[in-house]
Amino acid sequence: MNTNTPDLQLSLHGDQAQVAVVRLTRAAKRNALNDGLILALRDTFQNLPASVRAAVIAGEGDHFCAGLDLSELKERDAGQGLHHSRMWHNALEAVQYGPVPVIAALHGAVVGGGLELASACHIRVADESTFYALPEGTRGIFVGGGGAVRIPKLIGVARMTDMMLTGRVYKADEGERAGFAQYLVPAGTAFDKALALAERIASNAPLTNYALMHALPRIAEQPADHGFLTEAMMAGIAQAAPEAKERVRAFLEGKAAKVSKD
Ligand code: 1HE
Repeated sequence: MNTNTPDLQLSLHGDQAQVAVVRLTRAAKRNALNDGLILALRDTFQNLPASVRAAVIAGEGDHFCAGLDLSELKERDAGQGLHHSRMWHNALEAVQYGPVPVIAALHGAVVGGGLELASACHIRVADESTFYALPEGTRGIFVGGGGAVRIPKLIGVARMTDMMLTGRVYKADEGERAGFAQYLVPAGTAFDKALALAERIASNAPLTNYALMHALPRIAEQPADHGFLTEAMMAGIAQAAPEAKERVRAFLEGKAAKVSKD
């Protein structure tokens, strides 16, 4: 299925097409997310080619994403507003709980729904031009793309409350300290760093990546007693895979890399 649209492009990288690069290509509108683009994101992540083991999301132009396309914010009644938000949830769920880990390459504005999209990814790499904001507060609306659930997991409820009450903008370095991004890199290099991480992730055992995407966030939500049992079951399944046995044997035979701090 070809999910490319004028506003979203999927390309495959690596000698075995193991990394998918999904680009928002609506730079003239700062990659603002209209309904068509949200549905294209959903379709893309639901239909990734079987060769793909990791994905990168990036935005063209000077900004990652300006959030919800405000020109589409028509007069919706309460029910339509609910379904619109649920459409975003479906799409970003396809990113977070899709088949492969997703790395967001961030630069410029990562605001509103753009921050909600970045929060649905598994790793965020930000360059020095990045800034984060939730202008929903000042626009008289609320987050609706899963931000109320995902953003506090990154930065805490108190920081998100402050951002929405006061319109506070976090610059790249304070954003990294607050927990928005796991990597902070020089301006213009976020995509290259994200691609390098994706290539590395693509070489992991698929079941390990699956456990990290699908088991870990659920374990973190479970009462400890349930979490320990889920962890034990996931550990048993992962270590029984032939690939895990091969990798452990390679280390024991001195054929696999050691852990190194350099
Ligand atoms: C847009 C949007 C948009 C730009 N919807 N059209 N998000 C916001 O409140 C952020 C609004 N945007 C901005 O603050 C700025 O545009 C930026 C800081 C992101 C970029 O500034 P700049 O100077 O590079 O670009 P610009 O000149 O402001 O915008 C260029 C064009 O993009 C312009 O259109 P043009 O036809 O006049 O050229 C802008 O109108 C258009 N544009 N951002 C529509 N967001 C699931 S709920 C989520 C709720 C939210 O995300 S609310 C937060 C929305």
